[in-house]
Amino acid sequence: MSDEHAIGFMDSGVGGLTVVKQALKQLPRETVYFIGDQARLPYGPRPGAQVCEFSWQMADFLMKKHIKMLVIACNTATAAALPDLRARLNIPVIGVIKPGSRAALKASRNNRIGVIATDGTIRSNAYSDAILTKDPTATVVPLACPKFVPLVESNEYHSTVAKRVVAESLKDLKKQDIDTLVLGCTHNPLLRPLIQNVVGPNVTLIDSGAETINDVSSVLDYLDIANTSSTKRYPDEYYTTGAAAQFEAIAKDWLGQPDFHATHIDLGSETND
Ligand code: I24
Ligand code: DGL
Repeated sequence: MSDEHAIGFMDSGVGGLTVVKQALKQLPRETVYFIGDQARLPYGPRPGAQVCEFSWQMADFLMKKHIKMLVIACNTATAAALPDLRARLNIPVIGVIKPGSRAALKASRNNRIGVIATDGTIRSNAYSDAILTKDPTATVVPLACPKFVPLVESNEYHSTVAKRVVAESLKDLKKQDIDTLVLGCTHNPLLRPLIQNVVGPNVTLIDSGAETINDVSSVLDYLDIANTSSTKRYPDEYYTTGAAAQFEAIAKDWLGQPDFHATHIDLGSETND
């Protein structure tokens, strides 16, 4: 069997494109429908109940487009909404937290695993729960890094300012003897070289987004719903609740697609069902 319908990806903004980039690389035959809630970013500082509400609006939007699978490409939204979405949607729903946790357990030798993420993700304990449920003997060292998202979004992620902020933010991690660090936020991969530099070469960095696409691939095969035809029946579609032109500029650069197109939509307004 072959299912040519799209895989839906949702995120609080543009950062979810770090996950989409992996999907385009590992699953080039699959159609991607992406929605980023740029107008209401960041999700990191928001209460979990509100992130859950926003996540439902994005999921409902994608469900109307007949996606075959939903990927929550945002750590904060996964922490707040995955159980609820999975319980109530009749398609497979995949988040970024369990794949990252599993990869961290696999990579670690001393079972001491750090997690860096937004306030909301850390507050939820979703990573600690996922890791310790699998291996109760592990030690998890969670650390909120609220400065990392604004750092990337202000285009400062190459600068000496970034170097200092990353070093300062990760200072307390260095005493913890972790040998594995989960990049538990969509924006962390942009800071990867700086993070690696601060924690040193003996700490393995785990990219939750990249690990997630392994799971997506497995589920497609397990359920026999991968697109096996040699062409995409449906072209990729990208939507943002923010400014389409700015989304396009970042996506063109990040995905290396000069013809990239995005469409503005409104979510959560009464007039726009
Ligand atoms: N990265 C992100 N968001 C931005 C940005 C960025 N500006 C520069 N870079 N802006 O997210 C968000 C705020 N804008 C959005 C559009 O509406 C107005 C407000 C991370 C994206 C990760 C794929 C840095 C940058 C870039 C190109 C590629 C990657 C990247 F300019 F991180
Ligand atoms: N996408 C979010 C995450 O992965 C980071 C940006 C935000 O706070 O909205 O947690």
